[in-house]
Amino acid sequence: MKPQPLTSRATWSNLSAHASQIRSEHLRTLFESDHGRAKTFSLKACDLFFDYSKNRINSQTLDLLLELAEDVGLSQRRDAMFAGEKINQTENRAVLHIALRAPESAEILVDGENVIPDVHRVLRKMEKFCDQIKSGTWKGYTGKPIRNIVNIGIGGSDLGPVMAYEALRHYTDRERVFRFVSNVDGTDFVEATRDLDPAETLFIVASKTFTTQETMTNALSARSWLMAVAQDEAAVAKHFVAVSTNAEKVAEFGINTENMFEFWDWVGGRYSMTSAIGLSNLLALGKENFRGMLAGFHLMDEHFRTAPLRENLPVLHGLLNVWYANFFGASTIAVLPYDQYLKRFPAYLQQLTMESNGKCVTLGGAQVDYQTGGIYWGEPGTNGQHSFYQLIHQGTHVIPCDFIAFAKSLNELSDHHDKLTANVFAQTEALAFGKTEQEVSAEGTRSDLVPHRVFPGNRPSNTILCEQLTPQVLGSLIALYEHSVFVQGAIYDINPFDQWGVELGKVLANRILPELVSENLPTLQHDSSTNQLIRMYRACRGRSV
Ligand code: G6Q
Repeated sequence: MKPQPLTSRATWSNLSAHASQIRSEHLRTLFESDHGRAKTFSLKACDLFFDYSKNRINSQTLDLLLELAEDVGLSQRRDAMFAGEKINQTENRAVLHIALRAPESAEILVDGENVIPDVHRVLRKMEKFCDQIKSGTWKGYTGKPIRNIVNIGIGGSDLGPVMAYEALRHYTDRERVFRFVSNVDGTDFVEATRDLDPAETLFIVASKTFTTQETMTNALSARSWLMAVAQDEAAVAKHFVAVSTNAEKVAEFGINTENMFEFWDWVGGRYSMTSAIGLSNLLALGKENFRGMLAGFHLMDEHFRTAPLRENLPVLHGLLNVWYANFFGASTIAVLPYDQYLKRFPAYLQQLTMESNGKCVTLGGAQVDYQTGGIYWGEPGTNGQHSFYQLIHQGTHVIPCDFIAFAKSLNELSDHHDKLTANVFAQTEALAFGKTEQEVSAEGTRSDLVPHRVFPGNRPSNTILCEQLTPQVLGSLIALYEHSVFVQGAIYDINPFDQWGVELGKVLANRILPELVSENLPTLQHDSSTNQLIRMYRACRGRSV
């Protein structure tokens, strides 16, 4: 039976009607009229304290959002994912990143087979490899131990590992150098390797398909870089390992499949950092910290799977995003971590959220008539305060914000951390309550300046406060967003696990490449703009036009 279209559901219209009432209420009044508000609208799960009281909601809003969630069958959809059903319908695949961090005693079946033993077999293989690198028993072609690790991958095979490496840098092995190469722009490879000794460098070629143009191009350049000094094909085995689902292509590249760490088609690229794609993280963090991160993911998975919807952090987080996107016209969400180590977290989230929910067609193939996945962006605090926060405070857009803060710094330095924290709390307060005309005038402000100095307030935010940034907390934080994305996708009745939109650009690039490099100018059959750009490029490169 076809599901009822979202916007014709009573639960949706109830929210619309409710939104038109609550839009006129100010957070000031909501807080004044309920002194227990902060307590009512906050929750602690998996060591993450989630204060969502500075949102434009009341208890009725929550009731209605949860009714919508029930109505679209959120719990059943979630259970289907955890049960290994092929919920990625357009690719006919199960979606089981949650299996990658499940304990060895768990049982999750795909096509009648329990996938957990395989997950742990690969994890142990990764750990054994890590021991060999750390102990120096794995040697480069000259007999030197490995000191530099370069991960070559892009998208889901890069963003998670690089984000986690930066986020957990405090815990990493400082004896070794870790670099990440993703862009097909040669500058990325050249800058990442310019100060490295090939004899001490290991490349991890991370690619689910092992056919991605950027990654294969970088991997071939890495091989030439090594060969230029090693001059012996046998060196490849000592300096390249692969992470992939495609053993055939790995072997074709010349990497011994014994040095391949596998994962499976039920792991989506952007959900793959807890698979062997995280090998560089394991090498950087060591076994205990890597397992700690997996444990954090698993804690949040279990919370999402078992907590009642009303007390379920990813559910509340996802529903709040829907609330603003669809009932307040908010098209972007700012993620603002007040921790320098999380500087790549917004970039990572951009792929997770936007590649997942940037869809305009329902699971049944109908065009949606509502806004889907929001635009995620952000920068670490306090830097953003001195640039784009102006627009969040006084601009015309509604931009819900996620502030992420930690009570203890990993680098206590005089009073830096107290100042950092004062800033994050101040921002959430200023956004919510603003500054009224009366308050501005009472400060003796010149009357013509008053309107410029008024802060309307009523700008929503969540605050996620944790004790300290640990591998476990990072795992839980990432899993929170993974599952929030799932919740939003379920409400929108779209498939968050495919990415057909990425394909067109890849196909067109492959078509244009020969037109750029061929000796003679081929007949160009693009539009006049693309033809012009191709000609100009060829001319600049000294090729015939
Ligand atoms: C992620 C996407 C995409 C993918 C890259 C790299 O969900 O599918 O970002 O991760 O295109 O793909 P490979 O790992 O196959 O090289």
